[in-house]
Amino acid sequence: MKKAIITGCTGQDGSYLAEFLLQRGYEVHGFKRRSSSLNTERIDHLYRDLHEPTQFIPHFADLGDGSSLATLLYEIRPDEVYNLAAQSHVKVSFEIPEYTADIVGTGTLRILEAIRRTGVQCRFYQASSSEMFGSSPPPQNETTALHPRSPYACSKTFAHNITVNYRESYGFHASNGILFNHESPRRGETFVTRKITRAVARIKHGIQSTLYLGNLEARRDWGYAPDYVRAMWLMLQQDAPGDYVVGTGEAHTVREFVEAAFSYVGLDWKDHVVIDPHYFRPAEVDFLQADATKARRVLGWEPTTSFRQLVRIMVEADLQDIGQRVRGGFEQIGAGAHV
Ligand code: NAP
Ligand code: G4F
Repeated sequence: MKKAIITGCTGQDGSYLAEFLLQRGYEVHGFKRRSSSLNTERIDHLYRDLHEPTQFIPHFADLGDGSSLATLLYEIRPDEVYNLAAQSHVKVSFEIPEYTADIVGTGTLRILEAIRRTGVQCRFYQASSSEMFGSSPPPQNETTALHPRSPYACSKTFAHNITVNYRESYGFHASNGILFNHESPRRGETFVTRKITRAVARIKHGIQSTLYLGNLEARRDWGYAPDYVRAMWLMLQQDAPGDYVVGTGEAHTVREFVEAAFSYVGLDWKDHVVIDPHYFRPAEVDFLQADATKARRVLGWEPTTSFRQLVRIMVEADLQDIGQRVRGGFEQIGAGAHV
């Protein structure tokens, strides 16, 4: 049985990847950070009582804590390590840049060093990001110049480069997945797609009237998250490591996402959306659109879900979720309008 470590297993991608690997018979060791309130909602369905046989084994581990990462690595001796943990919010990274650099940048180095010093033979996946392309014009591929525009993107650029460096210096089987935006009903509520679909559901259920947003003109290449965890796994199944751009090749503005989500439930977005400069960023990434030719050719990877299907999946999930919460008396009028 193959063993995998997933850092950031409580996040959107970590939860889908854990499901994907469990379905393929892996023993999955999920690293989660300690928090004062529960942070396991996305993976609760994978838990079994630890006194019973289980293939999903959670561990406390923080990317700020190199010695515990090394200890766990040594004890588990995984075949594959997927580094997904991050302070992953671009706008927040302008507010907590040092922490972002420590977890996203140095945190990646801590894991690579843990692998090197323990001598554990494993393959390594780094969650790189299309944000690293920043102001480089689209379409972006593996040869496009990196011009990061936020502390988050600068930190991901360091993590990306240090992964390449460990591959070249020490012969690691280490690969960067340069993933473009990918979304799902499990997307964090403060990223723009989920913020929109959640607000649409709340407005439809009569508990919110206004949605405050920032820049509607930014263009993103939005795909469906379960497709992207498959690409991560495919990278580690190749004989040779490498770096791969992963995205649909289709870009849409935030405005188009808003229009599609509101019109899906028969609402006119102009009656509800208000622009609030609070959500503007000190520097914006205007246009991301993937050229994923290499991933298609080498990995055989293809996205399965169109932009319209993605919007529908997310709106329907939020309509159902908010509906249940309203009926149960858990969803408050006004709450969540300002995420
Ligand atoms: P996410 O939902 O924000 O998940 C991030 C995960 O990292 C969570 O499990 C989080 O724990 C954990 N984490 C945060 N700080 C940590 C720390 N100090 N120590 C240990 N764990 C920590 O992000 P995602 O959308 O799944 O993305 C997964 C990875 O891909 C991230 O590295 C992200 O930057 C990158 N990425 C994402 C996209 C995308 O469009 N989704 C695109 C390109 C790259 P909590 O649950 O406790 O917060
Ligand atoms: O949904 P977003 O916050 O995602 P962003 O900044 O593109 O970053 C995401 O994708 C990256 C991959 O390219 C990941 F690496 C990263 O971890 C994260 O998952 O914002 C998308 C766009 C931006 O241009 C932003 O300015 O939406 C615009 N936007 C407009 N109003 C807003 C809002 N974004 C947020 N979060 N909230 C708003 O109210």
